[in-house]
Amino acid sequence: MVFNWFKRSFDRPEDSQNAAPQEPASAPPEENPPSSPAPPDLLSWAKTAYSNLQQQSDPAPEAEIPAATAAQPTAEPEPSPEAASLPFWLQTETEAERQARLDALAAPEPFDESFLWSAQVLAAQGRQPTDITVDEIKWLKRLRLGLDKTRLGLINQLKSLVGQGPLDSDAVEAIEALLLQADVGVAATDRIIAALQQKLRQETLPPDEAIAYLKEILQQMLDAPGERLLVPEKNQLNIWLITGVNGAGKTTTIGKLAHTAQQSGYRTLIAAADTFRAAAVEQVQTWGDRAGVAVIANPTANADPAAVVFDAIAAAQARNTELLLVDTAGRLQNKKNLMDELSKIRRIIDKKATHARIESLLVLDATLGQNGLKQAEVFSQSAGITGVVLTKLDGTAKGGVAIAVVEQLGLPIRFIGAGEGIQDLRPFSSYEFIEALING
Ligand SMILES: Nc1nc2c(ncn2[C@@H]2O[C@H](COP(=O)(O)OP(=O)(O)O)[C@@H](O)[C@H]2O)c(=O)[nH]1
Ligand SMILES: [Mg+2]
Repeated sequence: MVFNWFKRSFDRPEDSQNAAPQEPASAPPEENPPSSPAPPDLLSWAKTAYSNLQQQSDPAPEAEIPAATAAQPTAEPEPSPEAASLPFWLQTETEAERQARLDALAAPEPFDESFLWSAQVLAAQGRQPTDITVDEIKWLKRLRLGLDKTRLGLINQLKSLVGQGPLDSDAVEAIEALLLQADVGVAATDRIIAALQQKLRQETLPPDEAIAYLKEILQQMLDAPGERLLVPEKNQLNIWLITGVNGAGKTTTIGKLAHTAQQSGYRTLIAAADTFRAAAVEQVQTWGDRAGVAVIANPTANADPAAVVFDAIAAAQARNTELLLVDTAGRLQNKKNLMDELSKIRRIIDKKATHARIESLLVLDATLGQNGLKQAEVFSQSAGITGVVLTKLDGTAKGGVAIAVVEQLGLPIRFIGAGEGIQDLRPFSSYEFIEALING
């Protein structure tokens, strides 16, 4: 039984004998969950989930423990000065660091306020306490933490304004300013304000209902482009072309996606088609090693990226690969060269992988807010973009840009990144995003 991170549910073998008591009985996570308050039995849901997770993370049989502890003091080499000056993705982890990371991953989550919040978000989506994983809790906590800046800086003020009841013109102006500061964008801000005003003119809502209505508006905007989850199809080739400007987080996203795919049971391969920067191939190779995914590359300087993609598709077909992730350059000598190169890669994919399911994902740095969107327009013209990956939500007070992305580009957000670690990327859920933004 594999937890498919793309679907956020378990993939069970069809002939599974230990079928189903854990299968969520109510709404699957893909469906719009009601934005209702937590069920009254939230505490017992959370307690069951907690003891279940504790069982999952029970320590290894005792016989193994002394060996592991005995091994620790021997190998703890100081990082060499050269290593410290290398970019982090070239630094190799010491055994002690690796162990500490694994221990931290295995450590049970404390039953704290953040755990309760995550439990509430999962329970409201119809999940069963026996059916969740510690990674899901960890991700929700990270997402909530990542949106702290946006929430604390702006959204809390927004909440108190909306919660005051009918909006007078001063309140409307204040709300507009707050939304614009969170980089929601002019068009989306106008729509939100209009919807709020209309509703509050029709009826006087108590503060919590007014907030619930605001959440509903935002979630509807995020869901407007339609189907929300991008799940690679099993037993066939899916090709995801990853594009975006330099530094947006493409290569990091590839590493995280490769890890997610690998963990979710997909045969995965990476094509290193950013051949413009010397270090780019090495960087993607490091991520491939971390994720345990092979990388098809041509180490020759300035190798033809389209030829790398051609080779990668051949390798994918020979290996029965299910997901091929293609890294691309974010900058060339000039914009026209870059667009020509992306179009050429796209043509090769269309021609050589006729039966593949192709997605073209644009990676956007959330910290750039509206500026990032401007840069993105060029890509959406040339690479036939089908969706967006929003990165660096952990470092920004501009989390509202998610709404601008959907409103201005008309594209669905497929994944969000909230950290530099391999686990810090998940499929986008408008429900969880809005909960973390407004009710976190
Ligand atoms: N804080 C944070 N940093 C990120 C995230 N994604 C990428 N980065 C960092 O952004 C920088 C550029 O990333 P990279 O993947 O090389 O971008 P590329 O040029 O588009 O391939 C690196 O330092 C990454 O560690 C994220 O979600 N959060
Ligand atoms: Mg890169």
